[in-house]
Amino acid sequence: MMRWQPRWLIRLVTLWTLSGVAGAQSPVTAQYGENVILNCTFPFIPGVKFQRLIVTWKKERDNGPGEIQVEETISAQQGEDVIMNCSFGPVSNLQLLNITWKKGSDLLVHSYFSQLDQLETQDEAYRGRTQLYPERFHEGNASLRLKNVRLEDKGFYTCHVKPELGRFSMRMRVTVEKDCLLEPKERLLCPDGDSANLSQDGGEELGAASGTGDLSDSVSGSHESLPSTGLNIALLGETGCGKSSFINAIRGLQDEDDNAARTGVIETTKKRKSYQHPKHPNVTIWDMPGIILGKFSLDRDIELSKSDVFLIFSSDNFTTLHANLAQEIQRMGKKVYFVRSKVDVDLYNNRRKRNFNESRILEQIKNTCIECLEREGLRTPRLFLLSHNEYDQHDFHCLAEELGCA
Ligand SMILES: Nc1nc2c(ncn2[C@@H]2O[C@H](COP(=O)(O)OP(=O)(O)OP(=O)(O)O)[C@@H](O)[C@H]2O)c(=O)[nH]1
Ligand SMILES: [Mg+2]
Repeated sequence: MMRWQPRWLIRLVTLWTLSGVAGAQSPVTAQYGENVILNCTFPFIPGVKFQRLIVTWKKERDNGPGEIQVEETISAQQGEDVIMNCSFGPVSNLQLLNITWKKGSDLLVHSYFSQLDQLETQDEAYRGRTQLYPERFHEGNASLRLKNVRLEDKGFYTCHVKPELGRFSMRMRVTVEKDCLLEPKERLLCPDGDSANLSQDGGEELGAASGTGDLSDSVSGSHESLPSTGLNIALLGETGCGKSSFINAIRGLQDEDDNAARTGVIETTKKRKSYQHPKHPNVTIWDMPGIILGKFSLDRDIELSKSDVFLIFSSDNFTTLHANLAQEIQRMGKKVYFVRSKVDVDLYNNRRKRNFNESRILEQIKNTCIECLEREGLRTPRLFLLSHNEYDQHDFHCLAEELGCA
């Protein structure tokens, strides 16, 4: 009779153990305090001495043995497709393969088991936008393609895989960059790309620059003291609405940096001050003291002709007073943009509500502001939502691009 070498025995025991684990598919439900029998059968192999048999029972920790926790960041642009990679070891038995992709802790992005996509309980936001690659499962590839990426897709995703043995998870972060051209509201308002028609209320057109959407062309050789190619941008708004913070962000500085504009919770900017853009030296941004809407006079309080473009800031909804100010600027043939700052505060205040939906809140803010400005007679107002804490998000990138400072 064949003698079993110790090495063989170990292998066999391992095999039994593995087959036991692989077979333990059905859940065992027990009442609290009850005894329960966990069944584990293995094939009898003639000749194996049971004195050498090693039986080990283990309880998996919540994240399970063999779990891979790789955290990578995938950057995507709004509207494009992204592939989220998830790889585990090669699989021989695809029948038992179970793949679950989740966003956060409970949003079901895609599920696959019994050799089929199981999409009945897939979250609505992902309907028709996800795809696995079954032809690559045997290589241990459970990557997911997410089509037509939306801004709200940003966040943490986890791929959970249960092949025939063990289980694996991979976590990754997806960031989504806004595509300025995809902004539906702005497209609707400016179908031909003429973002700010300055002829409103009888004001002058900006000549060659009008309709190009490129502000760096909009300087009409305007002011003697400025280089003819320079673009002067002035920031207006009540105290504390984030004007100086924006200057620091667009210049790539932190508020605490040496040459940063001073920011603070109390009235901070007392005198107007100019800042040059480090990458675009022809762009000068003017930080203005906070204004009191209604009492502020463009003629008296600022030299209007020194600036080509005005950004009107508000950390709340825009009002008649903001609209009046914009119309006064437009009558002088200058370009105006509206900046709704501190949207992070609105998001924070609404986050605790049930059915919180970030995109919906942002859309509400945008629509409310635009409706108010349009009601006051402004045609095609251009509005950008910003958050000081998240300058890589919302409309910061689009505004910088519009100003020629991207
Ligand atoms: N949460 C939040 N805080 C902001 C944001 N922008 C600015 N802040 C804070 O608001 C305060 C005022 O910001 P500033 O940039 O100094 O405001 P300002 O408009 O220049 O104010 P004045 O100089 O007084 O006219 C500071 O404490 C900033 O850190 C934002 O988007 N979100
Ligand atoms: Mg300031």
